[in-house]
Amino acid sequence: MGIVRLSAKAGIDEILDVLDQDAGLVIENILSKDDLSQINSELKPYLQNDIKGDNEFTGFKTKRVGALMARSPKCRELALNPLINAVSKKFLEPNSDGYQLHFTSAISIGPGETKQILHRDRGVWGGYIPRKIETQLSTVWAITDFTKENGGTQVVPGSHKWEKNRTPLSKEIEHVEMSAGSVFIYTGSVMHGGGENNSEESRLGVFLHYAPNWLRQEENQYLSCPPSIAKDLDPELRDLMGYCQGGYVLGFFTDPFNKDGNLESVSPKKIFGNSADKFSIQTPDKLVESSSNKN
Ligand SMILES: O=C(O)CCC(=O)C(=O)O
Ligand SMILES: [Fe+2]
Repeated sequence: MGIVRLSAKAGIDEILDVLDQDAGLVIENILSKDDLSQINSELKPYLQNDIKGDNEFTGFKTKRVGALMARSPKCRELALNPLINAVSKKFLEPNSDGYQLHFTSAISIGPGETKQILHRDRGVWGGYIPRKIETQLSTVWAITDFTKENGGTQVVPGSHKWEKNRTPLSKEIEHVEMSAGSVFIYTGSVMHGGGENNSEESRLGVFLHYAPNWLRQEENQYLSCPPSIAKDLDPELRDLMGYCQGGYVLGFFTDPFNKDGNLESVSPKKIFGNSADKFSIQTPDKLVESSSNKN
């Protein structure tokens, strides 16, 4: 069956059509050699640590490095990639008024790693969200080549529409093969897992996932990239990370140290200046109307 591969010139609707059918596809050759070497050097100090996983799911020979928005300027650019953001917005908007960055991780699968169990990432919310709601648009940026031999992600195209207990036959499992600089896009509902690495080198991918703005993020962005670092980032990226509201009062805060009343029940945007949040309380009847018109 294979994995659909499109060029970086692909249109958003074309990408969404493939996501609807397969829930996974590769967009080829987006990043340049310079982009890749910048990412490699920004991640090197963290990936050289001995941080292998301590359970079968995260892998005993796999390194995971997070806080990529705080640590890597080039990963910030990837998070804001216009094509990916346009796809995320359109994919997630049927079930939300906006979307946010949900997870950042550089995953390096080392030689000798065994294959990860197939799973659906939407499981992070405990299975409480009805299947008809898509919870996630995910990207894996290939920093090294991805091959079947070196641990290219396993994926079961079309399994987002399967009955939940159906087990794939081995012929239904594909491996993401792509050259460094390409990106694999998949959804929170498709079965997938890290691949087995039978090569001598590590396979490195940068995982950036997006979710509706009303869900709890898998990686806590406010702790992984606290305001002291976020203050120097692009305001668009801060909004994407959740330093803004996700609804008319969703995610407001109060600065506990502030005594002048300026930071009392306000949008997180106010920490960085006075720009208005896209969500605010309007008239009471509009507020009630907007809260009950979705279902
Ligand atoms: O490393 C990979 O290819 C996939 C990892 C994954 O799916 C996960 O840890 O949830
Ligand atoms: Fe996963």
